[in-house]
Amino acid sequence: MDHRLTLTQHLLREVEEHTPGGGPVASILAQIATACKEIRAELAEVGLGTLAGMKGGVNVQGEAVHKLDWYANEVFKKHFAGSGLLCTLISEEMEDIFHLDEDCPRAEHVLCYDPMDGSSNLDVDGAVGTIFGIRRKALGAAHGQPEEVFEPGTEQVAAGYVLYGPQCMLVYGVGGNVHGFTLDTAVGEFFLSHPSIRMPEQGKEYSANLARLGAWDPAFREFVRRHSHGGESERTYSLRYIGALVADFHRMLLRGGVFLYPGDAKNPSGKLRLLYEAAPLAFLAEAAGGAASNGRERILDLVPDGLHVRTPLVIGSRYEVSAIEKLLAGDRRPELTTSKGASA
Ligand code: AHM
Ligand code: MG
Repeated sequence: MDHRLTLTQHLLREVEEHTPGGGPVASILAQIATACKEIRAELAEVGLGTLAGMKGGVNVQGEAVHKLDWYANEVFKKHFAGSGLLCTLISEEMEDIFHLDEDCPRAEHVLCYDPMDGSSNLDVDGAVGTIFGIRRKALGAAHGQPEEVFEPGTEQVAAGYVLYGPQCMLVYGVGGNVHGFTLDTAVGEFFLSHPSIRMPEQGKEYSANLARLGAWDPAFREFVRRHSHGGESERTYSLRYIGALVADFHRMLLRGGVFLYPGDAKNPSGKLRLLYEAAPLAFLAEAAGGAASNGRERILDLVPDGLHVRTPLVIGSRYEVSAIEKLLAGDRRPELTTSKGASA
């Protein structure tokens, strides 16, 4: 019988090798996997149970809270409080930091996470996900204060996501490598299925909520116009938009292309949050050979000044991210076409 590598076996080898003193990080990742397996089990039965529908009320973002948003966040709290693995949790579903006082003397890491990304898909049995980024507490930050994470995303030591789709996949990145695992539900284990993922340098698909296009910066509109059928570029793209960042990003990671969520006049920073959406996925994109930008700056260089700050996001293959950055910088020249027919 073929030997299948479990996530736990992989973590022990990979994290130790690439992260000095990586033992706690491997344990945190393993604990995230356990929490996500619990969330997945609930998702699989949601229509039959009591967690379907809305919880009532809004979260710190002013967004309606599904029962599963709340539940998934509680699962994370339950798995980490008292574990001695983390000092602080920062979640889309919690206005303030959740400081684990009793764990802090031993733990030096902070977990930033979106427990149930794309939760509007819950009502229609669509894909949803969990996003996470792990950082060390900022040196010198006051104990238990948000300043613990007011550092650029380059300070993340690991990041990843779980995609609850037809299959449940966990993807994590550490030390410049990204690996994907698929849950064998019969065994209850994640097994390595996508080792050393590399994002293609160019893709054939883009992903964006085009209903907002009219309010975007004209440079973003220009990218779409040029690359639509009938536009002047030889490279035409297909549009794919699931409305769950994890699922849309996962496609970009495997097939290349670009996901865009620009700002507009009303919301100049767009919708997506830096600490627990953009920065973890930017960490993965770069580790896999892709790129992530707010259109002008690298996402991983942005320093948050609040727990729930938002950022425009352009993430995917290097070619497309760079093409959009050039348009935003005012370079509207037609593309150059290489001898292979691809644009340079
Ligand atoms: P959420 O974390 O509250 O679910 O919000 C984030 C989601 C992303 O998953 C997705 O990319 C985006 O919101 C979709 O927004 P829109 O409905 O404006 O297209
Ligand atoms: Mg989200």
